[in-house]
Amino acid sequence: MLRFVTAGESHGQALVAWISGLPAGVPVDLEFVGRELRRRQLGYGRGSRQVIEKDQANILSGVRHGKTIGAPIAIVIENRDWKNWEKALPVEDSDGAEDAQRRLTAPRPGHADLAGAQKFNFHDARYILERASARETAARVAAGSLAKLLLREFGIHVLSHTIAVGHARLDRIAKWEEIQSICENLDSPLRCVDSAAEAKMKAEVDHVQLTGDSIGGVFEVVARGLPPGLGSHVQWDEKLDAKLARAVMSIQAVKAVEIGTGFENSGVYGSEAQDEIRYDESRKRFDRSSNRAGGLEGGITNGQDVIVRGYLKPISTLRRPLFTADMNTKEVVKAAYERSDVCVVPAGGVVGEAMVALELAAAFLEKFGGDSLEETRRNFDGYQKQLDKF
Ligand code: EPS
Repeated sequence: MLRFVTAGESHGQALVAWISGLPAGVPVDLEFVGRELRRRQLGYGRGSRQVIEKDQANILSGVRHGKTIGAPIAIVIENRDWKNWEKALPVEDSDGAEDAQRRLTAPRPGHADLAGAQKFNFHDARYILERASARETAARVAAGSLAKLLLREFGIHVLSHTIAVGHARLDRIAKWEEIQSICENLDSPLRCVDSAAEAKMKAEVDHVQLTGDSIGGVFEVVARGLPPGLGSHVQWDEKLDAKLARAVMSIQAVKAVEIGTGFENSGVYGSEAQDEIRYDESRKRFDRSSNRAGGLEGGITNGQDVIVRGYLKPISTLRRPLFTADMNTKEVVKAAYERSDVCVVPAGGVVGEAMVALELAAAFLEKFGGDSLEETRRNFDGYQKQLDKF
């Protein structure tokens, strides 16, 4: 069973990812892992924290001689900003530590600040925001990169691109090759495949930079090369679309998830919402004339690209803050502001890729199993033969 969890606070010593259940023998390309972490740090509208951080995965266990050994993998990513927070957030208590603590009592509307403080009974949102922070997504991307490395052994690739920032939108379907090339281009400001649409998206970011506001948008994750038959229709909690929705919804600031053209489909006729089925004699596989279902029918992959969209609200830390109520005095005050990103849509897409890759890898291993990559491959190849004869 593939499982992963993370630990770590935004300004603590480090982030930690723990991933268990990968078969032995998966080649671990550290350059690839590093590149994934780098990709997450990029994007027009990121704040100054990204100048401080240079995320690198330090693998402590579960990988030897460049390959997984089937044991749990522990990964540490250093927070370089920690040196500026050692006094504010020490592990051990000491005299004067209370005073150095950077308390935050003006909760930001839309952030976990107040709900978390009430839940854990802190009259200060510091410990809440430290863990709620999207800094944690670096650990998810590290874990996700290992899931991607497994999937890539079977010709499955997971990419993403930006389809909207604020009011600016990509108004056409992106080709796979375009998405590949925009993912390879680390200089792309917003990872949008269309330069005219991207210019409008940049203008949206420029606008909020000027006004002290923030802006959200939509990323699209596309997974290619999946066999039909991952996930299952038989129980509600085995449906792969449901698992993907949960995984993407768990990303900080995501408030809606769409599979394929799910939102649009609710407003058209049945004849306009389905994808007609065809048979491709040369590949001995069924395919579809379109992919509105986003590669999933009945919670099962159908062999088309899996397409999952994450809708990000504008992040809640605002340079021109909204009014809020102080946690202690209950008085009307301006919400807290230190520094922040104003747009995180491309970074959200990279995190979306990681979460989708982790769910797909889990579903893949559930179907094909295997304690070693060779065993997984035998099972996979046997299934391909079954499909050839279907
Ligand atoms: C975040 C606040 C900012 C972001 C952070 C997420 O951090 P800071 O308060 O240190 O400026 O930069 O994201 C990251 C550090 C990252 O690596 O993605 C928040 O409150 O969610």
